[in-house]
Amino acid sequence: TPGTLGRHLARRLVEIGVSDVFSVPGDFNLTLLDHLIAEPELNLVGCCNELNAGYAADGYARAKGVGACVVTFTVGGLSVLNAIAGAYSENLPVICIVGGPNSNDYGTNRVLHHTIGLPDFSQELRCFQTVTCYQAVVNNLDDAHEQIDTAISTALKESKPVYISISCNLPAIPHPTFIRDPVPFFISPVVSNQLGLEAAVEAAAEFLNKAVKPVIVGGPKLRVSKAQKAFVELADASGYAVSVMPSGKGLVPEHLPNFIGTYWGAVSTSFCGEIVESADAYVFVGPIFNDYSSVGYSLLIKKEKAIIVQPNRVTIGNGPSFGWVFMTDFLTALAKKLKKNTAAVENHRRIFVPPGMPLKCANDEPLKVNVMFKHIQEMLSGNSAVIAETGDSWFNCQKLRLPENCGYEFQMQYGSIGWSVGATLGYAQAAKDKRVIACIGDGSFQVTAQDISTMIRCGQRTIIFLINNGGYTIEVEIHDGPYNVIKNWNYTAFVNAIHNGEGKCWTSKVRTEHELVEAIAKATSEHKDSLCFIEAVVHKDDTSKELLEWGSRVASANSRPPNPQ
Ligand code: TPP
Repeated sequence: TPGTLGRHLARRLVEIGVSDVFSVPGDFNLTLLDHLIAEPELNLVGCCNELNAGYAADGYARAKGVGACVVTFTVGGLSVLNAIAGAYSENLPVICIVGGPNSNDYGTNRVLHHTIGLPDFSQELRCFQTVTCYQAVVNNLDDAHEQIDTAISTALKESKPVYISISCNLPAIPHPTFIRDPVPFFISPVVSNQLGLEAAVEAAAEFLNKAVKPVIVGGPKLRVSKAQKAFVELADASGYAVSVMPSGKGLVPEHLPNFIGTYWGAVSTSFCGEIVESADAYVFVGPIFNDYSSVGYSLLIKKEKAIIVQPNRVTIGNGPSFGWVFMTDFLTALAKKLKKNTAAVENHRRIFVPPGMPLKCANDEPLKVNVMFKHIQEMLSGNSAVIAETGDSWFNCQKLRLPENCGYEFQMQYGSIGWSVGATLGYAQAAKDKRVIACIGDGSFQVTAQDISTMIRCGQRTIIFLINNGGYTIEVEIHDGPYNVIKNWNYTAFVNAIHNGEGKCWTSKVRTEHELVEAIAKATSEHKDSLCFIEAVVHKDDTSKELLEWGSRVASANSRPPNPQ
């Protein structure tokens, strides 16, 4: 018996590792949702809005390798767009499915509801073209199978989001292209050009074996290359000092004996910037150098001293460059060719001064951010994952030393505030073995707060630290004005109202270290199975010192005057 499009899509999602789909219903996707619900291995998670559904699919993809969301035509599609753009920037395969118009309406000049009132069926598609790597408009059954499978495999191969629009009248109709039990999904692996690989490894080994104090720096594209293991092989075999770019945090294990911290130019962790910038050779693995990660273009890195390893290309100094050489193959092969050199690690050990005075607040002294993060540090284990929202949380969380297997996620390339609420929802749904600890600024929280509701509905036990400093502090440090002050909410009362007695949720508002310690103790004992929301009230000017430095450098980069004509 023939199968249906709806069942085929549901099975394909399961086969690629999706067991939760984040959705908002609408008349164009209802039949499709019926089919997704009918699939026993799929769980449909209804979200409060599409933006959060998209962010949740992003968070889910970070933990499980792929995520999916389902929204409705245009009103839903344009709402989820920002989240999909973010997933693109972070190389996350997110399958964005939109319930589209009845197939008979294509090619007519009818005006449909949920559109801007023009007989134009392509507006949503055109919006998605720049933020997805493939778009499938499925409005007939004959090529539906091919379109869906091509979209899904393109997402996985390119590690980018794709758009699939499905006409609302098609999901339930049996069609011979869909066999009842689809052939298992499989993508053949890609392999490096062997000669290119050998040449690249030889050139890199020659370059590095003559260096005096080489270092390795891990970047965000380690994820898309799935090269974390190979990176560790290189780190172990070489003995080089190992550091991580801010946007790569979480992808490089920080318990390695040769790990020296985050390399972020002038705002690196203690003694790490000095070691990296004074090295005579560095291997950057999967870096992205943007204005933020380069602290307003102020890194003291020289191309002629660098080997840049990108997902499918290796460039040595000012040249040569080797294409179709994949990161994992290169790192694994290079690890076998390097002479051990621990000079940079030893230098770091010699100059390193451990953090000074133990941090403590006096009895009734208002809670300080540094003290708060000291306590968050103590909560971390291999069973936790940190989600850091854009804002000063970037800098405060960056300094957390991650225990082995502790997850870490943030969105540094796109930096869309509000991301962390949806992403926390999605990540926690995918990583049930971990307790998620989310650090979210008040300004960001105000963007997407309502999906706390979905976390409670899903029975999640995340601990959210809401940092109430009364404003858009990161913006204050770049360029201040009255627009950076926000309306103060009673955040705990807000979350209690969402909780409304249904599900497990516990809140606490803390103003001192003592209250914080007590709240953390409760969140990790009697409320360990609840969603815990801790609102920490801190002074508006209590920021990380890194933000102050970074803010002024980014401000100067932003305010460069126009070049003379
Ligand atoms: N709108 C979006 C969608 N994303 C953005 N990054 C911005 C605006 C600009 N922006 C960057 S950070 C920020 C804003 C408005 C404020 C963040 O404030 P908060 O979450 O309170 O964190 P804090 O800096 O106070 O730690």
